[in-house]
Amino acid sequence: MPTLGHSLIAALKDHGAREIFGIPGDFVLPLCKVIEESGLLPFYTLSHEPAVGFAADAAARFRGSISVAVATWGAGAFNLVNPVAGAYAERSPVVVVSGAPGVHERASGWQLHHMSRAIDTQARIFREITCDQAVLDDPARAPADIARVLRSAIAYSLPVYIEVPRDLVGAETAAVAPLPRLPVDADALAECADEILARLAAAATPVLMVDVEVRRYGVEDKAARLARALGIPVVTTFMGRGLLSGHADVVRGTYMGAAGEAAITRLVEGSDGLLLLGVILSDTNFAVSERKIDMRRAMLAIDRAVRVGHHAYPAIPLDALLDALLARVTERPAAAAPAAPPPPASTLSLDDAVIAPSDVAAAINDLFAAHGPMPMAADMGDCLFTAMEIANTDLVAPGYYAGMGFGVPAGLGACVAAGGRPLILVGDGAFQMTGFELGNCRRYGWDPICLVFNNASWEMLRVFQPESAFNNLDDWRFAELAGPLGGDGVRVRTRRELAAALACAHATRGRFQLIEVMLPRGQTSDTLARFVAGFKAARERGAAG
Ligand code: TPW
Ligand code: MG
Repeated sequence: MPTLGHSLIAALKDHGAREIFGIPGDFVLPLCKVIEESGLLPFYTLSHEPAVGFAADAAARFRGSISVAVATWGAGAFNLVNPVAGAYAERSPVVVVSGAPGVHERASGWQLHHMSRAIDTQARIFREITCDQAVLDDPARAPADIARVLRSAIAYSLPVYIEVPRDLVGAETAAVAPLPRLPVDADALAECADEILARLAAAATPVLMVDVEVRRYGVEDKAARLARALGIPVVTTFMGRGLLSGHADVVRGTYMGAAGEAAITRLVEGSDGLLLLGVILSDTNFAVSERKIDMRRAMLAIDRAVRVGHHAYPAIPLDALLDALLARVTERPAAAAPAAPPPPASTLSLDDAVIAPSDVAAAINDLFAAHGPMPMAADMGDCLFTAMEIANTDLVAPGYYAGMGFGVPAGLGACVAAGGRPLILVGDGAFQMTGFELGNCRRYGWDPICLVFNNASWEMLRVFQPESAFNNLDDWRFAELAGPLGGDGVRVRTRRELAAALACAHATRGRFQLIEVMLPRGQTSDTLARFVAGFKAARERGAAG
C-alpha cells in the first residue's frame, strides 16, 4: 500500500499538476521529503510564501490546470492567505497543501508553535477562500477526500485546501481514484444552448465577450470557433486581456469603456445580443462603461451557471455549454490568415527624450514585431494599464483583485508553465514587495526579462489623490541589485537606451534580465489616465444617483 504522502502527490499529478511551489517548515518537512524523493513533480522553493502562492496561481493560469502551493502550518500558510484570496477572486485553481501538527501532538496539552488561536483556526480561515477543503486526519478516508477536493478545484476552477498532519504522511493508504466529472443535465443544457442561439440570431449586433474562465476551462479555441461560425465579433474584458491571442481573425480588442478604444466601447455598449463567456462582473471590467450595460438583457455564463435574460440555468459548466453551442452551428474554417503585415516601422522614437510609460509599450511592441510575442506577467500599477497598449499576447495579471506583489513571482510561475520566456512588468512599489524573488532564478535556470517601471512613486494612488506626499517613494537602485541576485541589471533613462536594453536583454539567455526604466513622477500611461478619469466619473455618477 502506498503512503498517504505518496498518494497525495501522485493524485496531484494525475489531476494535472506539473510542479509544486513551496517553502518547508517542520510541520511539512515529512511531506516535502516525499515530494523530493518521489520525484513525481518538480519542487520549486521560493523565499516568502506570498510568492509561492502567486507563482502557483500563475502556473495554473498559464497552463489551464491545477498548480500547488505547499507551506508549513500557521506562520507559513497564513502568508498564503492573500494570494489564495486573489486566486479565488480570479478563478485560479491553486491547491493549498499545508502541513499540520501530528494527530498525536494535538493531545499533548501544549500550545503548539505557529498556532494562532486554535488548532482549526487555519482551516477555518481557508474555508472562506477555497471552494473545498480536506483535513487528512484519517488515512482510510483520505483518498476519497483528496479525490473530491481535487475534482472541485477543477470543476469550479477555484482554490482548494488540503491539510496533512505530519505524523500521517507515512501512514498506509489506498491510491486516489479520480472521480467522474460532475453530472450535467442534458435537457437543461440543450434548452440553454437553443435559447442563446435564438437570441443571438435575433440580435442585430451580437457581440461575444470573453473573460478569464474561458482560459481556466481551456475553451479559447472553442469560443473562437463559435464566433467564426456565427460571424460575431469577440472582445476581451480588461481582466481577460490576452485571451484568444492566437485568434486575431475574430478578436477586435479589449473593452475598457471610457478608457478604451471608442469603436470597441460603441460595439459592446450598443450590442443588443451580448454573450458574456466566463466574464466576472467586476468594477475593473465594467465601472468605466460610458453607458451602463443592461445585464438583465445580456447572456452570462460564469461560475458553472448560465443566465439568459431572466432565465437561470444552474449547473452548466462552460466547456459543456460551448460544446452544445458548437454542435448546433455550422462551422467555418478560420479566415485565411491575413497576408503577413509589413513589419511596422519602429513605433518608438529612438531619441534621447525621457521615457513615458506608453513608450515602454511601444518598445515592447517593437521587440515583439522583431522577435515574436512573449508571454507576460504584470503587477498592479500603471504597468498593467501599459500592458493594454501592448500587442495581444498571453498575459496574467491581477486585473480584478488588484493586489500588488503578483508580478515578479507570477513571472517565475510563467518560467515553469508559460511555454516560453516571460516578460515581467512591475512598478517600483510592487517590486519592493516581491522583487527579491528574482534571486531564485539562477538555481532553476530561469531567465525572465523584468521591466521595473521606476517612478519612485505609488503613482497610481497619486492619480487618485495628488495632494498626498506619502505617495513619494525613495529611489531604490534596483538595477544594481541584479548582479548579486544572479542576473543582469541596467538602468535606462532615455528611449534610445530603453530600446537598446531590451534588445540586449532579449539576446542574453540563462540569467534574469532586469531593466529599470526611469519614469518621471506625475506621468502615467495614456490608458491609466483615461481609466482613472472614467472611474472617477462613474463614482461621481454613483454619488449623484
Ligand atoms: C497588496 C494599493 C494600488 S496601486 C499602488 C498601491 C499602493 C501603487 C503601486 O505602486 P507601483 O506602481 O508598484 O510603484 P505605480 O505605477 O502606481 O507607480 N497593497 C496591495 N495591493 C494594492 N493594490 C495596494 C496596496 C495600491
Ligand atoms: Mg511606482
